[in-house]
Amino acid sequence: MLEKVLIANRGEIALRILRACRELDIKTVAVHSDADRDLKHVRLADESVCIGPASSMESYLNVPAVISAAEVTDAVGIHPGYGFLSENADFAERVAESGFVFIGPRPETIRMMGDKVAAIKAMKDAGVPCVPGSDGPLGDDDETNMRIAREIGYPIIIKASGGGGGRGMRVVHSEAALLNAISLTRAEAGAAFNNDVVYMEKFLGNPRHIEIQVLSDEHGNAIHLGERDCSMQRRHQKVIEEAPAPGIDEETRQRIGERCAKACREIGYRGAGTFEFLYEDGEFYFIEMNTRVQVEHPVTELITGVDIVKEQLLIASGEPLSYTQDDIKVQGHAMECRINAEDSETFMPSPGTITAYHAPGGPGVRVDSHIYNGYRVPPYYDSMIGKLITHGENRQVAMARMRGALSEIVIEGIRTNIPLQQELFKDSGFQAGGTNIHYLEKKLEER
Ligand code: MV4
Repeated sequence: MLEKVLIANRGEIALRILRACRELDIKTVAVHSDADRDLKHVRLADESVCIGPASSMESYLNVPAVISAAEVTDAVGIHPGYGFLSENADFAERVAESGFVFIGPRPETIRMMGDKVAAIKAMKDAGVPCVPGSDGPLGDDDETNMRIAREIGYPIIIKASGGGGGRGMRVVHSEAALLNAISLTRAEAGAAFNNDVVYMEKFLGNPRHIEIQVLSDEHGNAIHLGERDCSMQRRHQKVIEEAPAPGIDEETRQRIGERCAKACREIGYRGAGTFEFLYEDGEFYFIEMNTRVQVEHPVTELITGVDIVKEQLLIASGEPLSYTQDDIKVQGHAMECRINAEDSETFMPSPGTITAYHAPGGPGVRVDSHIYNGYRVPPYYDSMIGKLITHGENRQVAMARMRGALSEIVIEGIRTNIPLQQELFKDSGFQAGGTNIHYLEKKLEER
């Protein structure tokens, strides 16, 4: 087992990783910026190292600073969490070259999944259903590109291979607009990602965003932990996630999940991962793979009983998975509300000191947060300050528990999106289940 792990992150996920390490008797090293000396996990870690000023460019994204901290503390492994360096293949490579264990996939896997054209090709070859599209990069022959678009059928979407997560995309509704859209997307991609490769897909108008969680070890074992529905989002920021996805039956879950697990075995995937799909008219279409632990991993943990972060640490230690596919049973339903330090109406960030904090509790309520009374939310980082997660025997119970938790929680001194979450849990469309990726933005336009 890894003896000591450096946590290369901050906030709630750093605390989540620390707790998993504690259960496995792994010593912990917290690294933090000047602005993050008072983070809860810094106090709880066995050791802590300041790695730079508040700016994430000079601290959490500073590769030499993170590696030096691992050297001076004799850490064995480095857990990157999500965001920051978590999907940076060069970082994963530097970690390994410096003699540490990167808690995540091999650098080549991260690099392949960061290249969306390569990721889609690998998944298509492994039998994962993908969006009808150009099956590779677009060349610069106008006639060929027009023919590809005509064959797919309008509307189509042009995407940057180096993009992802909503960056570098353009929808095209007619042939008249095609060539200009390709040029523009290519130019923007070259400037933003230093990679002007673009590809084409059929544009799906009203899909849901459903993703499959996988775990894969170095002994050729790979399992899936079912799906999450992350359709409730605004500007590519998820607001509520749930598992299982409303309306997905057990047979469908096993069919798509097994495709993902098989793909993991075929590419020799290592660690936790997420296959992102668009889901429309009963069909799944792969769009991207995430090679990190995700913000919304707790909903999967609550319905399966699997500790995903512990499994990441075990896999990185060279251990086999603790479960076979037959061990995994979806039990009940879980919901997650992201709690952000932001105004519920304007979405403006609201950093500052938390002057009062009361956490909710009771059966089926989990709080993943690093906040405490007197904690000062710094203005430099993402505004998410925690997650409220509920579990129940069915969706109704999980939702009722979330309504209770949202009414119990008190956070004073800063503005939060809790009023928005309360409003969403009263929304009849959301209560019915199965809303698509445009639902929240449309609702916000109407209010
Ligand atoms: C799409 C799409 C429709 N058709 N691809 C946006 C984020 C990136 N991961 C992929 N995205 C989309 N790709 C095709 N072929 C619509 C989106 C999309 C979206 C996807 C998931 C969650 C929220 C979204 C919001 C707007 C657009």
